[in-house]
Amino acid sequence: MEKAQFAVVGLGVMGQNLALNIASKGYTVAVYNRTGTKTEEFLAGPAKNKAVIGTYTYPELVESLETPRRILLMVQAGAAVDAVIADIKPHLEAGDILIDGGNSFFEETERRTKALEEEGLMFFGAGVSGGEEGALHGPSIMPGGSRAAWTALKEILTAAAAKAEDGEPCVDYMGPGGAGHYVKMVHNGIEYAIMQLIAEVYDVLHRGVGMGAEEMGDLFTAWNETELASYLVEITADIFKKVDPDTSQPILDVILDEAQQKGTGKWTSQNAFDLGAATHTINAAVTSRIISGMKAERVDASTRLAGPTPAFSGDRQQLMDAVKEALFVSVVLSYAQGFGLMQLASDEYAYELDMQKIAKIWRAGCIIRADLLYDIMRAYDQQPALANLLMDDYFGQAVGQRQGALRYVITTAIGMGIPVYALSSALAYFDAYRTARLPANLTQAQRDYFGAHTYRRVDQEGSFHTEW
Ligand code: NBP
Repeated sequence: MEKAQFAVVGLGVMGQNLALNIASKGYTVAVYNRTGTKTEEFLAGPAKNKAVIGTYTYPELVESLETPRRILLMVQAGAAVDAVIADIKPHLEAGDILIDGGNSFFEETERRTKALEEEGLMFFGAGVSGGEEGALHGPSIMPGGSRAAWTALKEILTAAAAKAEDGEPCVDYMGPGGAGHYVKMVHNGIEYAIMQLIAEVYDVLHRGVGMGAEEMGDLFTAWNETELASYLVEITADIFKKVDPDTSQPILDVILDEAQQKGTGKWTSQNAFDLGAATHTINAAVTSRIISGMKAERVDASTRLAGPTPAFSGDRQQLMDAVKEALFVSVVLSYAQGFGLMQLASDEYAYELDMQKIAKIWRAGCIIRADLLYDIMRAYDQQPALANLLMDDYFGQAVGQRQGALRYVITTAIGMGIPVYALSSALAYFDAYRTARLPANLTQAQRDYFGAHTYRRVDQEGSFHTEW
């Protein structure tokens, strides 16, 4: 029997669609799932008459593959990845490659890579973004691990990946060890930030200005033709326009306001704290999801704690125009924070991340794909060691010129009692970054006062303590 060139373990939405994607590119793909009936259903359904071979045991899966074997794991991050590795490992040979395509924490990828390489196997962490549709038609893939594994995988991953408008594939080698999963983690952190910014804009327009879903849908559709053009703005327009078939109301009105999370945003913030990176807006997005989850408490508090009533009485068009500018500025600031974090991580973990390459592979296929990424790519092309995206002339001016709109939207929202934590955190990041002297001198004085932690002076070298 003809051997398969590639295998997918885990036939959830991502695994099924990636298997179909790769099979459509002229490769034979062997598949395996823990629950065999899912494999049967896949073969009889979406994979029918496709170059997909079903297998029901790990020995059968391993036997069906060309060597060195290339096996993609598309299972939930965490214990499931370790369980699959433990089960499949006894059947593998030196040189075989296990690829973890899930949202694994990069430190776990480092650990698994080391452990498997010591046993002569290769382990490769490849972050995949694009959801169900991306997996099927072309995701953005962020691979990391050994160069040898990349060489063996490059052709297939390139065939499967999305292509940007210039035809460039949205996959490239990110770096050693957990570099691929690291970049995917930060991608998701930026994704959290942008989603929260959009949610706050929706709140201002809906509760504050009283705009209906249809009108907001039209507004977002129009915005998607501007510098805001991006996948998240595009799907938000669709969401606004969707009507619930049961109640004939906008579907948004019947969706419970509790945002869930799987952890990638939180990991980004935690890692930013570890490395000392300022990721204000990503942190605000994580915290905003947390407070959204406190639904029962919020409902109770809403009957006890009064505040301003959201009701905008100013110039509606002026606010709508400002909101658009404010969203653009704060999205730029979120990218600046994410890229700033990756710059620190690149040194800390010796990943040698190439910011231009990252912007390049995020241009299509992934959830944060946006026209803006072409400009980010250009910025890092011109200055590969750019300390901060804001120090690029275009981005510095883009934010500088629109900051008034962001300030106006934030103060208006605050006046109406609408929480805009992500929008205001983006502005605070900008204002802090452009301030030569922050009030941290006082913080240092306090630390020295209560803990004799000492401080440095602006006019003399050395470490000082005051008898307060
Ligand atoms: P699902 O949860 O839908 O599917 C996971 C599959 O793994 C199931 O079919 C399950 O089999 C199988 N599995 C195997 Br094989 N061994 C397992 C074990 N020991 N424990 C648990 N499950 C096992 O996942 P998904 O949504 O396709 O996502 C897969 C990975 O891709 C995750 O890491 C996710 O974070 C990441 N990701 C998802 C998206 C997305 O949009 N969904 C996007 C980007 C990345 P079973 O049938 O027996 O339960």
